Amino acid sequence: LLPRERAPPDPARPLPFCPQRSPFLVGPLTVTFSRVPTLEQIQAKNPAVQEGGRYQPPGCEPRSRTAIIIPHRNRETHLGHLLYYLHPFLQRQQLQYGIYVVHQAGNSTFNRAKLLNVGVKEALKDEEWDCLFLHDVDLIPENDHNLYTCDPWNPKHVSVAMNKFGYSLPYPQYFGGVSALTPDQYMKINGFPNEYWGWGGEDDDIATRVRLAGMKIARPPVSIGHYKMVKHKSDKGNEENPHRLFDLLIRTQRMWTQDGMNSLSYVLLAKHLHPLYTNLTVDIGTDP
Ligand code: UD2
Ligand code: MN
Repeated sequence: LLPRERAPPDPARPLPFCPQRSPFLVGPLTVTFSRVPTLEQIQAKNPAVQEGGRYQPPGCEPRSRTAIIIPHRNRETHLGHLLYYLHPFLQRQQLQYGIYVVHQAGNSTFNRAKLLNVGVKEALKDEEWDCLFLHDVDLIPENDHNLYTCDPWNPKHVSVAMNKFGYSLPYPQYFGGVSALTPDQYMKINGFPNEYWGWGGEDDDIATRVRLAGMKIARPPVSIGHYKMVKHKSDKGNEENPHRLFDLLIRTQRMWTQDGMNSLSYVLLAKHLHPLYTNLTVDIGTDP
């Protein structure tokens, strides 16, 4: 058997579970953005990652199969930074994982939450994921004790301490950045809203969905949920959503059961298994 090659599954002798605490964790990490790594460099550093950005720990049964879903348009350098740090981070956690980049086609207004719904729908066609990580492209985790696994009971808001907000939570119901839900929890809140075009509001809508569906927000300790955001200006095509405060967020209670996974429509234009991630290019329509 070559190193890194997995033995064929033998039902008589299943692999032991990976340990509760991975021996490869190192804790706090130094994250810098001075150089943008090329995809070739990242590939060379991660030889065990398989086509489509998939990985399984050698020799043990992972405690979670986690899909990372990233909404994306025109942020290639941020994606380079994220992949550079995230691949080794997830491997040290001994997870089975896959990375999905959901790319919004065209120039119409950006829609983060709808792209995440698409990512979930498509990812679940590939694999029975235990945990869905909904992940901004520009947020890099700074401590590998921040496990990319789900809370079995409640949706988890993960990016609780970001440099952008002085490493503390900006407000108690804040749900932006990185969050993690089991597929069950995701369906229980009817997914994310499809109707938030442009910047802002969708994260607060999601926090309200969690409450209306009878769940609470779980969080890692502030000392562990540290993230560094790549500095950026606001994007063309993702202008502040003027409807968010007085039209949309006041209607969440009425709309959440009608707008979400059960009303999602889109056209998948391309699915490509890149060596470091699965790229989904999708037409999600335009701002009405
Ligand atoms: C905050 C939240 C974010 C979301 C947003 C409001 C943080 C750290 N994050 O992000 O989760 O709630 O406010 O919508 O507070 N993107 C692209 N291309 C674009 C525009 C956006 O790829 O042209 C993606 C990308 O993954 C980005 C994410 O959408 O990280 C959020 O957009 P942002 O980074 O411009 O907004 P920001 O930092 O205020
Ligand atoms: Mn950002």
